[in-house]
Amino acid sequence: MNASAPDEGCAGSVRDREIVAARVIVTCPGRNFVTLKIETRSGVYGLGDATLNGRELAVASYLADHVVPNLIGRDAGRIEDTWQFLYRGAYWRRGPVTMTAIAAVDVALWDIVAKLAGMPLYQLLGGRSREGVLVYGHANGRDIEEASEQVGRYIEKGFRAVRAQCGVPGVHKPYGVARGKAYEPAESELPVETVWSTPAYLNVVPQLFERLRADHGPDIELLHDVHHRLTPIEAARLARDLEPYRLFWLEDATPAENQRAFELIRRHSVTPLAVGEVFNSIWDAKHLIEAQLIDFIRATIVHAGGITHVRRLADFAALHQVRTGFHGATDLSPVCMGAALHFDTWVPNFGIQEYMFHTEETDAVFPHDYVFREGRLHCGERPGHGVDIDEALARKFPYRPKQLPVARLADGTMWDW
Ligand code: KDG
Ligand code: MG
Repeated sequence: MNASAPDEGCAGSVRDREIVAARVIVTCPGRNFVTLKIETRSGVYGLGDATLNGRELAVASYLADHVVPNLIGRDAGRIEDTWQFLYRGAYWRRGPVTMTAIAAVDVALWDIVAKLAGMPLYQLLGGRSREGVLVYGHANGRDIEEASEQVGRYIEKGFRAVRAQCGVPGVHKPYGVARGKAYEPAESELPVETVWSTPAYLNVVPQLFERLRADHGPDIELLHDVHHRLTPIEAARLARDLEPYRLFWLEDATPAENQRAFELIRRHSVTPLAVGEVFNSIWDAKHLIEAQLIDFIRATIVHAGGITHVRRLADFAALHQVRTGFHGATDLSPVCMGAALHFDTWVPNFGIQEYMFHTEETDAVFPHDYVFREGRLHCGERPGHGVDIDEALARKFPYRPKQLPVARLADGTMWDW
């Protein structure tokens, strides 16, 4: 299908929308980001995030070598057909690299069409469903005391929801605890080896939340990320032990490849469960949602095939009263955040959005119009998703290889990170 097809009822003419160029931009303003820029004959361009933490160049190559040649000459207005072409037409389906690459194309096309229509992207999705997007920030500390102080600081900044993580006695580099200014797990060229102890962790986490409720009262929403470290029965025990502290959610309590595992957690606890930041397809979540084993789905736009696919996932989740809670760590670029906020502004079954601040350098490379106010993020009204890239500045921050850590038990056994 190309731009010589008959004109269609979409923003701009088919000629305006013809894709004339597409480029992959890799930059490291503090951490690596991969961005796809698609340009149309009209001069209007769109941006899509293609960042897959620790595996950035795999997606860059998938796009540059295998996807971009297929885009030239296509009508940018055919968003669905392009999605189907890249997924259904490609034979090799799913997987994080493929779905991140497809997401980058998809988001860039939504951006182009919204810009040509002169509308903020949320309007194309069906319009505004809420005034602002509830977000949660990340508080962490080397111990319970420090974590509680951090939660207090987030509340002072206006946050209404805070994720809390703390050090675990005897555990070297526990997940989620910062050593510098902010928590950035991909810190070295080869993976850092961390050591994990489930008994020590299961002991400390209920104490952390007991303290947080005592210090900060009943109104603040509290969240916690287990980061796949527990077996199903351990996860059930933690979810039950945390019930008195009324968490907004307990995240990734056990690895989700075995979706039946969540039945065990459900049998023992009413703590709400969130899963799916590593999911890349509706199929990863199908049983979890259908069987009502989770409360929030975290699969997000950049890793799950873009707006076109995540919209399908969100609609399916809505049928089962499962709400969205998109992944939004700093390894998802401002381009993903912009697109996610437009989606969050529209999606009827919105739950919450994760929000970690990017560095000043990242914000400078990716100028954007979303703003944080009183515990919520607000997308802008500019046409498109509202995030741009300063390519000259991006070039000043060349790619630096970084990988995520790995975890082992004290006896050396490889564990889930
Ligand atoms: O790339 C990995 C990070 O995004 C991940 O470790 C962060 O679990 C995470 C979260 O909930 O933000
Ligand atoms: Mg997580």
